[in-house]
This record gives sequence, structure tokens and C-alpha cells, in this order.
Amino acid sequence: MGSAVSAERYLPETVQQAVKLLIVGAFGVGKTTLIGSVSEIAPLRTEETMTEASIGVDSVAGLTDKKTTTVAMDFGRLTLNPQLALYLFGTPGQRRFWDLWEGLSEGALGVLVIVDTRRLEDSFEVLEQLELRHLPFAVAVNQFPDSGRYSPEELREALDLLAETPVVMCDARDRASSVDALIALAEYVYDRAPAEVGS
Ligand SMILES: Nc1nc2c(ncn2[C@@H]2O[C@H](COP(=O)(O)OP(=O)(O)O)[C@@H](O)[C@H]2O)c(=O)[nH]1
Ligand SMILES: [Mg+2]
Repeated sequence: MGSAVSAERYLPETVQQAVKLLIVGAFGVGKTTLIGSVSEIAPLRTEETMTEASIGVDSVAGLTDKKTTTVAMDFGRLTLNPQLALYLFGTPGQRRFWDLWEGLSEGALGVLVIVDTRRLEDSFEVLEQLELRHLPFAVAVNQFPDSGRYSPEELREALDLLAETPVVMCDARDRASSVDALIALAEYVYDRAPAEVGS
């Protein structure tokens, strides 16, 4: 694993555009970490130190390292090849941010949903919202040291995903792994709507 994206993982050279993708997921799943590990520009973060007031709003059970919570969004950019730049908008999964998605999802080609298998139930609402809003998404399972090991098939069943929805395992701290998750999403959205590309 190196920092370079391997050539065979490039999207077709015919693609010449900037693509907007949303990165969503429940509190603490690794959204800020993933954008930080792939972004070639200093990621823009809007975070504030978690105060007593947010405890009970955002569950911190089992997340002892988690000292900050994203209040609005993260932004980063990844140029996959000279023809294609991904603009990444990270946004929290909690219900109170759903209005923010409305605006952010405008012009977005797809959504990467980050999931933590230690708290799978936290992802149900997010997935349900994406389905309601007809936003195409791929699922990235962020692996923590104490995560149980499940196969993508087991997770697909547990999350009640469509057969076509990509499920990729990733480590949000690892650039190559995070890039692979984004490529899985990009390939999925291009494959399902080829006619819309470039239109
Ligand atoms: N071990 C491990 N820790 C991670 C991983 N991704 C994120 N973390 C840690 O989990 C915590 C929450 O991550 P963060 O990116 O802030 O989550 P967010 O709320 O979705 O933005 C942070 O302390 C990260 O350092 C991962 O893949 N493996
Ligand atoms: Mg965050």
C-alpha cells in the first residue's frame, strides 16, 4: 500500500470533470478522519470541543478518544487523475443535520456512508434518509481495532442493502484504503447512470 492510486483504479480518461460527493455517517464513524487522510488541500474542518451539553445528544458510549464533534461539515479535495477531481463534503448523520444535507446534496453525484460495526444501529436512520431522498450511495465499513470482523455479505444483510449497493471495508486513517472506498462509490454512480455523465 502506497500513497499513489494504482493505475487500474483510475476512472476512464473520458471523464473530465469535478465531482461532488457527500461523506455521511453517524457520530464518530470516521468522516473527518477519512477526508483528512485523502484531501490534498488542508481539509476545512468546522469542529468544536464537545461540551457537557452535547453529551447525551451525541452518544459517546465506547468512544473514549472522541473529544470533538463536527458541528457543521468537513471539506476536502482529491484529484484522482488529471481529468477528475473529487470534492468531498462531510456532513453529520444526526437528524438535526438533515436540512443541511438538503442543500449539500444539490449537485452531488453520490454519497459515501461510513459505518461503524460496533454501533450498526446508529447507521439505520442515515441509510433510510438516503433511500428516501433517492441519493445513490456506497457503504464504507470503517474498521476499528475492536470491531468484530464481518463479511461484506453479512453487513449487506444486517443493513438491508440492495444487492447493487457497494460495500467496502476501509481504514479511514489510511489514504489508499479511503481512496479505494471513494473510487468504489464513483464507479458505482458512473455505472448506474452513464447517460448522465457530462450532461
Ligand atoms: N482505530 C481507528 N480509529 C479511527 C478510524 N477512523 C477514525 N478513528 C478515530 O475515531 C474517532 C472519530 O473519528 P472522526 O473522524 O472524528 O469521526 P466523525 O465524527 O465521523 O468525523 C477519532 O478519534 C479518530 O481518530 C479508524 O479507521 N481506525
Ligand atoms: Mg467529524
